Amino acid sequence: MTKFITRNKELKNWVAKASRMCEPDEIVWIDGTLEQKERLEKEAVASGELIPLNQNKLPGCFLHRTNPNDVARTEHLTYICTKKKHAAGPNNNWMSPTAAYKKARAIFKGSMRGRIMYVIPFSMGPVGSPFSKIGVELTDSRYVVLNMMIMTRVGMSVLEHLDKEPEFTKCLHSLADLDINKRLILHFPQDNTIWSVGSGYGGNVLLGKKCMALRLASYIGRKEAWFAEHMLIMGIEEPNGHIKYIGAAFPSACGKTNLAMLLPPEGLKKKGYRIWTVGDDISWMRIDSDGALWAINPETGFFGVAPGTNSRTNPNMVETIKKNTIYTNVLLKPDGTVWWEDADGDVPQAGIDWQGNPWRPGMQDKDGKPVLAAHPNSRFTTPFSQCPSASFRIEHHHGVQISAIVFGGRRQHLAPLVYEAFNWQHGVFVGSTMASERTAAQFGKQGEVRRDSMAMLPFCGYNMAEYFRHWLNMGKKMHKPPKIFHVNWFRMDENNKFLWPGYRENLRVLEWILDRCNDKVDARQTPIGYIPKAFNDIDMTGLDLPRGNLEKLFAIDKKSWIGGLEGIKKFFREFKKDLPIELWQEYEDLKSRLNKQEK
Ligand code: GTP
Ligand code: SPV
Ligand code: MN
Repeated sequence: MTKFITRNKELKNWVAKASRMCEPDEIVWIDGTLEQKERLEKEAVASGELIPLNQNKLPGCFLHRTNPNDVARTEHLTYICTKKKHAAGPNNNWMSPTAAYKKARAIFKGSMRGRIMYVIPFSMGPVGSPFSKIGVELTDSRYVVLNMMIMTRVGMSVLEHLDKEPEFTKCLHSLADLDINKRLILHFPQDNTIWSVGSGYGGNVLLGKKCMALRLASYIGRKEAWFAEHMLIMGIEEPNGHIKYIGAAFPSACGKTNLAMLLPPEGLKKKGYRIWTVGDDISWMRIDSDGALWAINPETGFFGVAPGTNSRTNPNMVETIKKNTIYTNVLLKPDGTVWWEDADGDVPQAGIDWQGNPWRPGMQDKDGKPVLAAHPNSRFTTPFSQCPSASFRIEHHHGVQISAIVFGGRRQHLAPLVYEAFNWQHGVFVGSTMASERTAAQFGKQGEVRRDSMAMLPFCGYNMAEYFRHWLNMGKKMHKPPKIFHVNWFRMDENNKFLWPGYRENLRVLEWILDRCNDKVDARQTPIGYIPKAFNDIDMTGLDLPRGNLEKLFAIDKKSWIGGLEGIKKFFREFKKDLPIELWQEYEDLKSRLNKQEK
């Protein structure tokens, strides 16, 4: 049936077995060549999967619309399938492998009839790096193939590697009939296998991303003593020319992509800062022989949120997505270009919205709500190499050394603009108790505050009590562990207006963080951690912040923090005896610090 040869026996057998189950008309191996990519694009246009955009204005760009019931990751249909439920932990949905395979097999059976099954060999991380892991995704979606070609290293070099080192993650995907009632995203960490069926959207189907590089990798990372984290990686070139790298974990749609490629604000640019983007979503980190923490970004592209992206908020991204980009669920303008809420330029007077319907500004649905041009979780898939701030270290097999770890969430109240943990153990507590308001990146009620430890709650492939233990252990193994910080760009005033302008201005906060890492500035101790000693420790040159905003941004409302302790206790109790005792200690210490100050 297929002429393509791999010497990897396991791969051959597995492809044959999957094809017996899914019954595709044909099998096509992805070799990663430009020629094949262009053929796939033509076929995808012919089948209606892709709409070609204006090739003069947006060369190599296409638009894709997903099924309206399939616009974000579906966490309630996502499972960790380990033999014992306990291994998945209270943070995950669980199914036994036997039950899961059986349930999914019934949906996969014959699901590729009349379609082609593509075999995508891919590497997460530079091929051959000690960090890297190989996967093979079988899919009946050309959109998935074309996205994977942007997001990962795909093709022949990976197949050649598989001849030498036979191990790979088996990733099986079928659109089936895109029925949300027959949608399952299943992870089998003990089999190094992922099965995804019934969806065609992002993190549900680009299996190298959340499924492999986070859920399976976190499981492997714990065994092999490394980290797989939902973190951006950025280099901050200091005025003296040194580049310091930080890793930052924010939940989905909380600003990782934007931070990772920010342009310094005028006031700070004069000092000589420059940003180097290493990654915007996933970080794999290992302790090297020097006892420091080193990180790579296993991906080669961005799958970024479209709404809000414009020349003011993210000029580097605006530049990046001008060519070779796949847009998903945005507005199509009459001139064959695209638009989304808060994009550059005037609001178009007409277009085709993300659902394929005619759209005009001011339109309302039957409930009187505005009809959006683009879905709030609409995205673009675009090559990393096109980003003006792309780091020259991206292909470096050893990655970059991490000086600080930053946690953050979307909190209207409570969390100050920035604070520093007292030490690694306290930092793990800060990360474990992180919470954020739900965004459009997940199916479900938006705005609701939920606990999202280290921004990994939806992505940790095992029991999070063990995950916290792993973090504590890693801290002990490091010669000089990175300092840990918490930031909140999203605090609001009494009129629900952001107190902090965010975006490029966030560099002002990062500067303080680096100064702390370099022992250049003192701090004030508060019950929750260290904050700037004086407001002018944060350089505000060129930023005209309304009076009183900084006071509000750094206000620590002890009553509310004490009120929040209950929620932490409830969360920790879910892990029963498995929760590391150190985290209970930190909880008690925080409680007593807060109460002491009350007197
Ligand atoms: P995922 O790709 O889902 O993991 O998201 P992300 O964490 O990379 O988030 P992203 O940078 O795409 O930002 C998500 C949304 O938050 C966008 O609509 C941004 O415009 C907005 N945003 C990003 N940074 C800031 C900020 O500093 N302040 C404010 N107010 N909004 C921001
Ligand atoms: C996220 O939701 O954190 C994303 C988008 O990065 S997705 O790839 O769909 O998971
Ligand atoms: Mn993400």
